[in-house]
Amino acid sequence: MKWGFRWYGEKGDSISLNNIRQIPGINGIVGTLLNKLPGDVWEVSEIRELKESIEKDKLELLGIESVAVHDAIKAGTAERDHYINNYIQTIRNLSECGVHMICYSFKPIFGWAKTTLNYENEDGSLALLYDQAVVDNMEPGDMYKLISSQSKGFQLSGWEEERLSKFNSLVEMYEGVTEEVLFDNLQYFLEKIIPVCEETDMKMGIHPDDPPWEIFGFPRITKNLEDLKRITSMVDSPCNGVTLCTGALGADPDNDMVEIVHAIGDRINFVHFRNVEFLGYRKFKETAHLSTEGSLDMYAIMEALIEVGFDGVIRPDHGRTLWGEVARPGYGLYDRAMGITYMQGLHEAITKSKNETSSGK
Ligand SMILES: [Mn+2]
Repeated sequence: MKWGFRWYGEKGDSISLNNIRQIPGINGIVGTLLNKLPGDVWEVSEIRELKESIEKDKLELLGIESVAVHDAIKAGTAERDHYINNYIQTIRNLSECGVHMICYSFKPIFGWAKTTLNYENEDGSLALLYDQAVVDNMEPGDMYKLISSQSKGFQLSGWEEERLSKFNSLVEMYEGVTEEVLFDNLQYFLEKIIPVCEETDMKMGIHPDDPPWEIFGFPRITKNLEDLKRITSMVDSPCNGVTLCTGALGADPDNDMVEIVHAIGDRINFVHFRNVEFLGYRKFKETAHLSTEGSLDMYAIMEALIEVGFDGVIRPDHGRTLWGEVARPGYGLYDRAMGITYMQGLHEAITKSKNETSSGK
């Protein structure tokens, strides 16, 4: 496995590359160009600049999250081919710069959603929390206000001011887009891009819904194993893969993470490793990464990833905000640094115990 850390760039992150470099065992960064809007072409010069800034600190650019998919593609409007061509150009440009993994999502309007970005735990640490009961009493447009009022001034992916200002026209754009239509639009997109991905050695990983159920009546097609099987079989190629986000899928207790890893193991192109604690029906909070801190068995998930031979990029996903740090919600330094150390501990222990078992010791 390659051990990565998400980083939003010098202007968009509170954490320096040098701090990340000091984390033991780290290989590199999963990066982004924060100034890019969905549908923009990522130019070679801009990608090179990002890559060189990361390599200066002896880290590798392991992949991109996310190259956002324009709403015209997801809604299937007349302009989609134009934006698919832009997406294809971005794939070619990234590949030319030696980047071979892209995380993306295919969610109408709301990418991810939480109701509290700075929930204070008993020990004073801060975490993200989702409570469906809060959402049930809200209008979709209010969700933007709720999120941006808690963002601490950071520009949160998917919740850009720019998109908020167009909220009503976005809702109109998705009128009549049912789950089936959204699946069809994804298939149309994949059929165009995956041949280019094969040619350029680009591994795509679709990110699951967070939370993994319908909110505000908008269709959601990356909620569970059934959805992911359907997506990976739309175009049968290793390039058409999944980002296994354990905290997104795992927020639904009906999603058995170990079963999912075994079922689609050869199509997992990227892993977000994160724990959540179930607090009630459709209510959960993000926790530290350890199994003992949340509801998921992180040992079992790591073991399953090793068993299916996963050798791609894995990174600690959201952590708590600790020790007075000022950070983008979910993306502080300390909890994620401890998280990756824990992940590496699990990995070493499981790998060594399997080797001993197989050699008969
Ligand atoms: Mn994730």
